[in-house]
Amino acid sequence: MSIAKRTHSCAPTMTDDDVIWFCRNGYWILEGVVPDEINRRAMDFLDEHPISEPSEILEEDWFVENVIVNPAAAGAVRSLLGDNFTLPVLMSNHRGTGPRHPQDWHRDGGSRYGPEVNYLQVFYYPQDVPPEMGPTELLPGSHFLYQREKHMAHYDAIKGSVLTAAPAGSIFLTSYNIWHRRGARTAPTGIRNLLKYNYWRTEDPRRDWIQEPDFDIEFADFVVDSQRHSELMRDCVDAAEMYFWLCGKSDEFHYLGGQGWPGDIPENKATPEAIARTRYRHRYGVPGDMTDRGYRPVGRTW
Ligand SMILES: O=C(O)CCC(=O)C(=O)O
Ligand SMILES: [Fe+2]
Repeated sequence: MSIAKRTHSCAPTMTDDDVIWFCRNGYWILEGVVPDEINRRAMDFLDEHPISEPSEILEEDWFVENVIVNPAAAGAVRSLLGDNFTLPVLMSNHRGTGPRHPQDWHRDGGSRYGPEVNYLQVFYYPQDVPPEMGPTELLPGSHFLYQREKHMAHYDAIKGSVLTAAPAGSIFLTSYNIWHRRGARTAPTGIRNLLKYNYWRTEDPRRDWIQEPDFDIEFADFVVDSQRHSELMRDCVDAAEMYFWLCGKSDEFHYLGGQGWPGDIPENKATPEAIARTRYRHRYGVPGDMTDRGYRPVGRTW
C-alpha cells in the first residue's frame, strides 16, 4: 500500500521543557530507537538500492512500522506537529564512502523562516556513525538565522556546532531550516547511509503534548544551549515566539523589547527585583503583578 498522503495518529512523548529545548536549539535526537534487526534490514535494502532517492523503502511495511512511525520518533513528531501528521513521501539517502572534506554549510531547499513549525526534516542512521564516518553537523539555534546560501558556504568550522555522531538506529528531528552539513570524514572505508525525509502538520497548533504540572512559562529557559550566533537575546525571543506559536497562542506573544522577558540578561536573572521588574506579563495564565513572585533559578548558573 502506498504511504503517500497517509497520516498518523499517536500519543505525544515530549514535555513542555522538551518542546522548548527543540524551539531554542532546532533539533531533537533520539539515540538507538530502531531495533538492530530493522537497521540490518534497512542496510541490506540500501545496498540493493544504492541510489540517492530510494523512496521504494516507504512501501515496505517493516520500515514504515519501525522507522517512519517508530513509537519514539512518531511521538516526538506528534508533539511538534500535532496529531494526524502526514507521513513522508520522498526518501533521500546521503550515502558516501572514503575520506571527505565537510560539505558546505547550508539549509535544504524550501525553507521558510519564522515561528511556525509546519514540517520537520528527520534523519535516520541505520548504522553506527562515529565522528570518523562524517556524521551530519548541525548549528544549534541557526534555524532562526537567515543567511543566503552562497554566503553560508564561505564558513568552515563554526564554534558551537554539534556532530550527530550516534549509534545505529538513531533518529533526529530538525527544524527544516537549521544550518547543517555532512561532517568531515576520515574513515578510509565503509559506506555511510543517512536517510532523510519530511513530515507535515495537518492540525492547528495547540499545547497538546505532555504538560508538566509545575511548568511556569515565566521561568522557562529559552537560551540556546550552544554558542549564540544571533544578536544578544534574539535566540530567547525567537524560541519563545515559536513556543507560543506551537501552543496556538501567537496572539498572546508580545515582546516589549530591551531587557524584558524572555531575555537573557545575567543581571535580570541574578536579582529577584530585576526579574519581577523586567519580565513581561504576557497573559499566559500568569496574570497579575509579578513583584510578589519569588526568584527561582531557571536551570542555568551564571
Ligand atoms: O550527508 C549529510 O550528513 C548531510 C547531507 C545534506 O545535508 C544534504 O546533502 O543536503
Ligand atoms: Fe542538507
